[in-house]
Amino acid sequence: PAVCVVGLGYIGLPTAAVIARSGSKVLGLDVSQKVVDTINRGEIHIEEVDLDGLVQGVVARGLLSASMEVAPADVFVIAVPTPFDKEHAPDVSYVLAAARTIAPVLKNGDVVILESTSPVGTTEQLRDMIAEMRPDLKIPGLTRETPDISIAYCPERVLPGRILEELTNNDRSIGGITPRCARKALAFYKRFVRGECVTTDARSAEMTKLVENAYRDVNIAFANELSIVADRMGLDVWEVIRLANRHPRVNILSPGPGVGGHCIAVDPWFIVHGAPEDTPLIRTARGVNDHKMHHVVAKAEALVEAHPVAKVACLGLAFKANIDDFRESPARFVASRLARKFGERIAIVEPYAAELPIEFTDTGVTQIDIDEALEDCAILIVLVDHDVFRVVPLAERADKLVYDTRGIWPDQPRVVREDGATMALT
Ligand code: SAJ
Repeated sequence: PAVCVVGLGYIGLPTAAVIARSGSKVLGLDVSQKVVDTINRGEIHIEEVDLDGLVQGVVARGLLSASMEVAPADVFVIAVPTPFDKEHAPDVSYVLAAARTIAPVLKNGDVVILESTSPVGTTEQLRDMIAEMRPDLKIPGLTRETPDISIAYCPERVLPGRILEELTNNDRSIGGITPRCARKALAFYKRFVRGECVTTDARSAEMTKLVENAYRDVNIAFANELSIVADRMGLDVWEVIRLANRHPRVNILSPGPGVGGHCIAVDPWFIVHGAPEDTPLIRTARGVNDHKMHHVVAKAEALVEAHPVAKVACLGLAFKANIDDFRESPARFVASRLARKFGERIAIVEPYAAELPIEFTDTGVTQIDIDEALEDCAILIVLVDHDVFRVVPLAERADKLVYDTRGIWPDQPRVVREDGATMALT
């Protein structure tokens, strides 16, 4: 089938490329002329493992092209952002705008699939928008006769850094507006997904996606709460979690400086917003994870103040390990707070950043590499568990004062306590 992917971001572009690789002709739509031009040159505007080669290949073979103008297709895949506003209310306007864009070219037999993380009921809103714009079409769920088009919700669930692998290997839940819609969408995904594809209704699929990320957020909140408790008790939280996870039915995730990115820290709010009275746990977990950032700032500040001449290296700015994505990053938040307070005493090591983000301008902070940090800085604050940091052997950091928010160096002899003092753990 001819496929049109609406939105060429972190999900849309890899999805378009993978579909194109399976042999379908894909048109990618984006609102940015720059993005469209970049892709049509066979280049990419985002970083993701192996994506550059794949896009270059499918563009060269004429299987993928990008445009700002919609064209008729057989399958439409919508992968646009669904942000939230200041009150944590989800904003589905990009989804509805995508529906308005494709509605004029829809024809009998077409399949429309929404992949964007969305509050429950969004796929029905999308359906209603199409129905409003195309009164000539028989719309699923709104007609007793065989509908002209099919509409389904199928959330992406790929992990940044492993997108291409997970796009093909993960199981998918496919929620149809009607069972027939689900079957039509299933036939499409079967073409390029190796994982199992399970069909359900659209609302259940929408909720499933939100639940997956809320589950992870709650589990990380539990770990973050434990880290603060263990710290106060003088215990090594990593050791405690490692041991607890040896129980066959316990699987606690890792504490860190907070939860970042644009999914885990966002999606739980969609559930809370839909049922504010009934979600004390999910809401509290969000609060615990946000609080952890402030806790880390306070602890790092106490440490830096307690050693007035020492140079300090913050290791990492990314929102998680081994990626160059700095959006909603707790590491970046902590480092920028320290930068503002201590200026040139702070240096930043971030191998995934060509230069420091804008908020570090005029703070006096410098960007150095890990070797310089190990040579020049007496205090190391680990904010991201990049592999390049993890592999530093004990011999090169044994004399450092380390605040390791990610637990990458379990053999570190001296770590920082709650009050900024140091203690031996080994
Ligand atoms: N984090 C911890 N401790 C952990 C795991 C993660 O502090 O044990 C932190 C990370 O450092 C990061 C944040 O949580 O700041 C989120 O990272 P992540 O790796 O958990 O997730 P994302 O945001 O990269 O991707 C998630 C994935 N969801 C789940 O694993 C349930 C991915 O599969 C989804 O497709 C993606 O959200 C999405 O787009 O929704």
